[in-house]
Amino acid sequence: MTWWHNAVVYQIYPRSFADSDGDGVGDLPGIVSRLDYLAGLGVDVVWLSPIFTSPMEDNGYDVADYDNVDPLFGTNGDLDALIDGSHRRGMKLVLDMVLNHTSSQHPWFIDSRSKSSVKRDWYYWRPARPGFTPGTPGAEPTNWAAFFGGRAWEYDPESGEYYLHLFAPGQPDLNWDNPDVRQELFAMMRRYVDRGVDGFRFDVVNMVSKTLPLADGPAAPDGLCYDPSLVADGPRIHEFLADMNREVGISQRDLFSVGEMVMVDVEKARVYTDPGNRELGMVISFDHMGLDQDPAGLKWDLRPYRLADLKHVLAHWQDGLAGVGWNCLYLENHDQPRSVSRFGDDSPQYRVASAKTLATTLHLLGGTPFIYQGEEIGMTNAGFTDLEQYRDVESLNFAHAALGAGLPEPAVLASLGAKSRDNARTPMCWDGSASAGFSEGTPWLPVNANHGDINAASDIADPDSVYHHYRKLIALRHEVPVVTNGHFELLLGDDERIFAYTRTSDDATLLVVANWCSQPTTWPDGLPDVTNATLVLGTHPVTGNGRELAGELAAWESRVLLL
Ligand code: ISL
Repeated sequence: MTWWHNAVVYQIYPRSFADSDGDGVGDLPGIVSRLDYLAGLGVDVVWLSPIFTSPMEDNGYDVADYDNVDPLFGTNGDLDALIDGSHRRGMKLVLDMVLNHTSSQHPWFIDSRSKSSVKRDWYYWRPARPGFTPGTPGAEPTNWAAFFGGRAWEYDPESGEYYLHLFAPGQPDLNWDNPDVRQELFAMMRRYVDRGVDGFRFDVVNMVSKTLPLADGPAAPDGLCYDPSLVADGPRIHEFLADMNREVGISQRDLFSVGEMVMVDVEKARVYTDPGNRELGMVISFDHMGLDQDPAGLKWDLRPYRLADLKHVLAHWQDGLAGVGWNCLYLENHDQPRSVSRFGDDSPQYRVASAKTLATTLHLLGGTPFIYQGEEIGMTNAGFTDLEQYRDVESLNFAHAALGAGLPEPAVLASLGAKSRDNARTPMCWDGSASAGFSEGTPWLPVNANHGDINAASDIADPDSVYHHYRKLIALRHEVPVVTNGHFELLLGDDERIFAYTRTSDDATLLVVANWCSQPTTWPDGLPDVTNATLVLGTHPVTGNGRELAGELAAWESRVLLL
């Protein structure tokens, strides 16, 4: 057991959390001013999405200077104040490290543009496909599509070559096979550790080792290859991660580490998170995030998810990492829509109960739960009705390409409404005032229209709110060891209404029974006997009015019982 095994993480998307200077963009002093709120919630770790100097083509996931805070967010002194303020309240601070790529404005990349630069090899510069004239259609070195649309290669007429960008053109991929690149990045992270940072979240980190030579993959009808497995988990990935762990002192200094990994499966995750391998503490996986899209399509190709599929995916990860690695538990982050709108029922009638039940189900699984800002008050999707309201590069690229290909606008807006990353990026709702207490100025992204009802101030004031339910869940994890160390067993796996499981240790069994639908449901057969159980947490009162522990469950009701 290490300290983060019974910790709860809170993710902050700095530009949308709290704006101290009225420019409409959140900043570090804004976060400092809300540290008491986080301490009151009871979280142990705060993870900040990137705060470094950036042209903000991808809101800071395009770093131009790893050693300096972007002026939009504040100063390096503000970061020190945030580290200090977090520590004084017993919370750890974790930074987001985007190491697979830099911004095209990073001095390293600018330098690499010259063919004679020693930094040419720090990025993937490649000549045109043999037999093709550079810069003409089809001359790209490989047929890879970029994650954010279009091709993954940008032509540079100056040098007559192309550079690789798996994301936006402003995010050129760094070449980790060059040892100088790795040393430079590791030294930079050591400087942050020395300043008091408690660990890192690593962006798309299983993509830093690529299979060489870079080669075509299976093509879709449009001629492009959309298979990210070609660029993930390359031949040197374990070596690179172990080097990083050692050089930054991750295991040695007991730092927090979680790596975001596209396409990762349980078998690979076991290797990445096995403490004996000294690579990473946890991985952010995606299997449960793909259940509401057409398996043959992209995230924009919507389909309803099935509860049984979600349970089986989560159980597969619980079982697969048991006794070896450690799970990162999440339903939301800055790239995903709001969970209450996606998996719950965000109608006024069931929003609160469903947000609580999603939280109950997730937080009592084995692993470390991650809360994304606003999730703890049940914030909903943005509800945008116009393309003009969106800002996200991925969303806008998709919309323009889809409209250009003849998809009707209502269908494009439906996909964005369900899946755009901007759903999670609207400002944190602090109160019911004009800009939801987020900013004195005009917020960079519109605030949710429902902020009059859904905001932190009213949740704090209401003892039955989503916020107070989160507080209780966090406290339960801290107080009841079986929440951290219990063995997981899924119950009623194929039931389409009930999500139920046990967590068992030598001296305790916890039973979680959650009704994941907007109708009442009878207490199902096949659950353990609860005659002598104690209710440790519930979304609805169960005493009186003929209600009992094994009685009917209201819509979106969950019960947590110690047997
Ligand atoms: O957002 C996604 C789904 O729409 C993913 O494809 C996402 O791009 C992928 O999970 C990688 O995400 C990370 O790296 C990106 C950045 O835009 C994301 O915000 C970050 O979480 C590039 O740095």
